[in-house]
Amino acid sequence: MKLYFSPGACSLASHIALHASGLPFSVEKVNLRVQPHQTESGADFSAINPKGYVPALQLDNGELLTEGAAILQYIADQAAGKALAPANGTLARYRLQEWLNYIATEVHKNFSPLFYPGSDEAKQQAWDKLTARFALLERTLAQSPYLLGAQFSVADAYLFTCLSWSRYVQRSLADFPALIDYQKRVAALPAAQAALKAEGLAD
Ligand SMILES: N[C@@H](CCC(=O)N[C@@H](CS)C(=O)NCC(=O)O)C(=O)O
Repeated sequence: MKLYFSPGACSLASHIALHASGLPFSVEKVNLRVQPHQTESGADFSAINPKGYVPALQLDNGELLTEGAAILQYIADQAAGKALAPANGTLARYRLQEWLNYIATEVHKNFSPLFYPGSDEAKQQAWDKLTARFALLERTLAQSPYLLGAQFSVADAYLFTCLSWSRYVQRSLADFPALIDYQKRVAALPAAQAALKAEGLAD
């Protein structure tokens, strides 16, 4: 498998999951700052992934899998012994999908206005929405170490990645102590350490 990623972007979640899976994989960096986006080896990324964004996972059979929530579950299912996702067909698996969808649509995408040019008002609106989402996450993570309870899952890799963006957009999570503790807890995991180091983000 080969992961196309950009340092610190949402692809970091897939990168963490790959390290946690113990499966063999390679990575290729994508420069999102140039148009069209270019891979480290000089390829036009849109020729590899017509969607033009990371993450994208090239499977061993040559197919390309896109969309973080799908990639994360694929990785988890390839490494069933690592318990990165509950078994397919169980209610717990739907809980995982519930979180993945919440993170993708309510957290990840509400960060977007904070990264791109726009009015202060639009940015504040996005942050207000995010903090409402964080309040629910704060209550959840004050009661259990990970989103699904005692066990780390790929949803945690995704949420951890999105929470890390608050630093890049100069916003504080100080009102959410359980989220700060959670960030530290996930950051300390060997898979997160390895992915952060590989992306040049280890503090
Ligand atoms: N729907 C996609 C969104 C992925 C996405 O937003 N990727 C961002 C980085 S976090 C990206 O590559 N942006 C560059 C672009 O859209 O040109 C998913 O859930 O994986």
